Amino acid sequence: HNHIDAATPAKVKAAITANDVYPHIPDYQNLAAYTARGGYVELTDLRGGARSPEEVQQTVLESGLRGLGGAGFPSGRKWSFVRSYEGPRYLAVNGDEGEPGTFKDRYFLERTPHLFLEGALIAAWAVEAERIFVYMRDEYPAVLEILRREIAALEKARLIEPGYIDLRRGAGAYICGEESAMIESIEGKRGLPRHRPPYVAEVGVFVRPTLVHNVETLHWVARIVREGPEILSSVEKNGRKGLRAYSVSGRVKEPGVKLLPAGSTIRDLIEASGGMLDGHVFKAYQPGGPSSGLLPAALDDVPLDFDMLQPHGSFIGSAAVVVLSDKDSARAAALNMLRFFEDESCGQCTPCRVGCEKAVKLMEADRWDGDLLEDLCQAMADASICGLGQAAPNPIRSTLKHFPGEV
Ligand code: L3W
Ligand code: SF4
Repeated sequence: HNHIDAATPAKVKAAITANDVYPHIPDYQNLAAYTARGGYVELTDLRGGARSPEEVQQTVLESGLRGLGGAGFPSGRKWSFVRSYEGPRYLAVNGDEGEPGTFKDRYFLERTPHLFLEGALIAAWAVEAERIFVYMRDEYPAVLEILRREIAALEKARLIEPGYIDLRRGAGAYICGEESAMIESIEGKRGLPRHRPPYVAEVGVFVRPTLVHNVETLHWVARIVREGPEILSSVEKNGRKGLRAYSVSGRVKEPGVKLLPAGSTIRDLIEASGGMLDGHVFKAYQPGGPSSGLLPAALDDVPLDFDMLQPHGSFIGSAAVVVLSDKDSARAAALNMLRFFEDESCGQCTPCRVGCEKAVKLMEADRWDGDLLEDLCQAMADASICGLGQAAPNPIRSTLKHFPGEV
């Protein structure tokens, strides 16, 4: 919003109006098209008592669905946590999608928003949530407009009470994708992560037990409930089960969201993305957002799934895969990542606030001081309050380990 700060009130109004009213709206499946294909039958049946929340939870557990915001926590298990605390309860949906390289939530929302909305309503039914907060990235004006229209359509169709789904706009802070910072922001406060425990399942939005799910997780909840847990559990590759929506970008011919088996390797992803750009040789990749660091092309046979990258000091996170080539510098990419964390640190705790700043200074030097950087990384990983500061060292450590010749 920097451009707005310097503008006159009239320009501000014009800019806001232009952003809010005239985003390009892609073709998507609206309520009429969704219900024509059997949409909301499951929700209506569940509300009518066709199955108990425990039965639906069991189905979700059987599918193997794990949280797709990045942490991979078994989705079904969250429901019983939240239900074990006395109501009123809430559902808060994380649609902030701020992880650099991640665009899968947008992909689903701009095509099939009602799969997400029905999934959210099923999860809300399962934990008897009094209200759903949808925290949406403001840089997705088309998604916001689609959700405004379709939530209004759901109200008109009496599938929800007016106001039951409360659509909130984020303001561009990466840290507000951290679940407790998002909750602070929903409450109208600055998005500062909270200490845990207590977990948000017990103390969430306005101190109430809160179920937090990522957008894509809820998309799959709707599909699993309708089509059965096998849509995920029957897909097998390299000993892994399930599907993963990889956001692939970088030096490939056809970047985009690739829905592939969760056991896919980087070679499979490059192939599914039309191969490397002409004149580029595969050199390295970011497997799951900058927090996952950089891996070398030599590690090209690892299934890109939860838990599989741990031995390499990395993780798949939200599956934001960026492919680098021989024309790219790992050192420059890592510095770029740390500059991003320095900008986006909320500043609440010293190891992260000062650590990111110091790391950037050390990484700007001609030669990296490996010992000093490792000391700093250890302090940040050990003593930061939230995942941002804890994982910010990963690009430094992975570059020192896999690309020592560059630093
Ligand atoms: C009750 C317990 N609940 C854990 C809940 C917790 C949360 C979920 C996962 O994400 C990841 C990072 C990157 N009782 C519980 C409990 N929970 N123990 O389970 O919790 P946690 O702490 O493992 O992770 P997290 O802080 O939710 C951190 C990834 O996020 N990441 C991705 C960013 C993605 C975007 C995007 O664009 N979509 O920004 C960034 O680093 O993989 O592992 O609900 O409450 N005992
Ligand atoms: Fe804020 Fe960084 Fe501390 Fe997280 S680790 S609370 S982003 S200062």
